[in-house]
Amino acid sequence: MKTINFEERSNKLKSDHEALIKQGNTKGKRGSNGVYTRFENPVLTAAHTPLSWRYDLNKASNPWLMERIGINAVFNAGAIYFNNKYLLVARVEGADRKSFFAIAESDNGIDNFRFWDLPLQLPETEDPDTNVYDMRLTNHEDGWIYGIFCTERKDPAAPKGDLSSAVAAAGIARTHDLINWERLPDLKSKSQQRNVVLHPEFVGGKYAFYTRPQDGFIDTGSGGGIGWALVDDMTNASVKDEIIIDHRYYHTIKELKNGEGPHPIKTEKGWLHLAHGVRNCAAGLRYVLYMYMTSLEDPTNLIAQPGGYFMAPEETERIGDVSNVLFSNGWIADEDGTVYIYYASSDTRLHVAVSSIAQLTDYCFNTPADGFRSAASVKTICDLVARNKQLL
Ligand code: M1P
Repeated sequence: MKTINFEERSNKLKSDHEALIKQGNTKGKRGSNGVYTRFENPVLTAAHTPLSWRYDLNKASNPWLMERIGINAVFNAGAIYFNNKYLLVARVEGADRKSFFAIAESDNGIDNFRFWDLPLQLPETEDPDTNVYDMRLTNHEDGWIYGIFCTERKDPAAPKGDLSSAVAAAGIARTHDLINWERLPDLKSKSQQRNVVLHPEFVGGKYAFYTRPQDGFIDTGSGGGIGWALVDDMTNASVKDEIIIDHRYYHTIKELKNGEGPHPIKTEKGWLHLAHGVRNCAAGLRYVLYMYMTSLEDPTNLIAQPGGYFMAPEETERIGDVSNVLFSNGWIADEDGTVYIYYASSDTRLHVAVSSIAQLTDYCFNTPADGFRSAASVKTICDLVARNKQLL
């Protein structure tokens, strides 16, 4: 029987994998718009996952050294700076379509991300999750690190034969070391929820959640936008009064739906938010990132709403499993004000762009708001030209 040179193939797999992880990263060739700088190489891809997750490395049981477990994509990562490392809790999606979480770490936040040996072993509730994804990490002032994520299950009310209808809810887990996780009951809410995020501070003595009420699994319908709800007890979290703080509007980048990204960063000028907005077009849904700011005194009060998108898919970012998508649920602010924005493209891979709190707050306060009409957009350009003319 013809076989392969097992040792040769094994060495090649290992050296290629190591070379990928040790590959450096440089500022993107496309240059910067002055607000942020994209880095050239994705920080995580399916190929970054450990070989030991995918291959049976035993010659006796796998003489052709074939891949036994396929990984389809690595994207939408929560992020945290912990024990002097930049950590990403990535959404890893297997060839079987199931997503799970896995932690990768780097010393500098822009390259050499290496997965920990094992995926995160998330405890289940009495009602097991079919699929879990998009964890937002919050180092809360109560002393716990919380991971809030989407848990998806088949809709128990789906008619016979409907194998697609699902129900989305916010799962809650917490940890002190990112290794041992305690699972708490899912957030109770009268609507389905996705893109739920925990605010890092108590507000009026309560836990505060950014929510995204939705009519169905995909459709936000009457949901209105990014919501806000106060919760007394994290061990029995329940959304009672929910208000919408960031609304959707006709003919904007968030016309169809929107969702909070990572938890907002506290700055001297207010809470700095990153979110995604979705619109529909002939090519399907288009997901872009946008920003807004809320007041320190009242986090439900919007104080800056730059119009349009902050980042949109470019070049190869446009293509993937779900094309034309940028999505972010993780960023890290260094003490010197540098901000690492981890964003995924087209539900396939994860990138980093770098900016600073000073640049991002300037962007929020000085980018004209959406005027909701073509004529209003023209007027903002003409006003800028007039101000610039005085400088010539
Ligand atoms: O496929 C694009 C994104 O779709 C969902 O986001 P939203 O609920 O806002 O539509 C999520 O499944 C997300 O993971 C995914 O990237």
